[in-house]
Amino acid sequence: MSYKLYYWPSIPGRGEFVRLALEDAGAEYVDVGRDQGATAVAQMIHNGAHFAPPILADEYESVSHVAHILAWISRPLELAPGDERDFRRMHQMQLTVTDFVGEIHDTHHPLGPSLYYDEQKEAAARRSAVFISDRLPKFLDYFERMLTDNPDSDEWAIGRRCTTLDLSLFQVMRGLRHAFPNALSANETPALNELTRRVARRRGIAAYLDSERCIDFNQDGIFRHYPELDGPNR
Ligand SMILES: N[C@@H](CCC(=O)N[C@@H](CS)C(=O)NCC(=O)O)C(=O)O
Repeated sequence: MSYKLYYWPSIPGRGEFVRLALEDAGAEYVDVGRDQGATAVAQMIHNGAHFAPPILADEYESVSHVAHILAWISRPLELAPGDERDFRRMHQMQLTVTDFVGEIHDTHHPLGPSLYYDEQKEAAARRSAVFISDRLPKFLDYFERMLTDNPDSDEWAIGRRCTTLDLSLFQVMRGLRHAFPNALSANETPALNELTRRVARRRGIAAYLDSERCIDFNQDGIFRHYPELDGPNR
């Protein structure tokens, strides 16, 4: 089974959450945006039932929205809990990751994606201050609690094995370390830090991070580093 991933070629962005699952599992996939350029991605949106990328397709169907894609592929990639209730809880937490990612994006684009950052810098500063004081700790505490409260494992968020949710939490922590290094370090997140190290050591992930397929965070993606938006260096 080979997948086709449609995502903007120049940023890790939301596509990275899907890529990490495919890479961890060693799944066969074509990264259409990187292979054929952004026009092929735009065409897929134009032709199909999709509002925005990432979109993942197999020979039968195509699916958009990160959380929806991961719910689709987590079982075939063996990155899902066996228990049905655990599966629903995993998906629920993945949807919270979606909300978190949206709020992280809005720190630099609080007035929307149509305006450049330079056109909304003041609003971004206000939004980021509230993000750092209220929202970041609230999301981090929630995920930290989910990790420490898992009765089935000391290592993973849900059930006994690594799931697509763990890979997504890894990506969020990497992204926050890049975008908000000072604000992040002001929070106590031992379980999330340990999870991040554990995921980075997984064979498929370590090989991917080392490869040319993995591109760095940059100032066009979701996780952007603007020093003026980060908290003070302690
Ligand atoms: N809820 C969607 C959001 C998708 C999304 O916002 N995609 C961005 C790229 S990361 C995009 O190109 N959006 C175009 C638009 O909103 O007009 C998901 O989780 O996948």
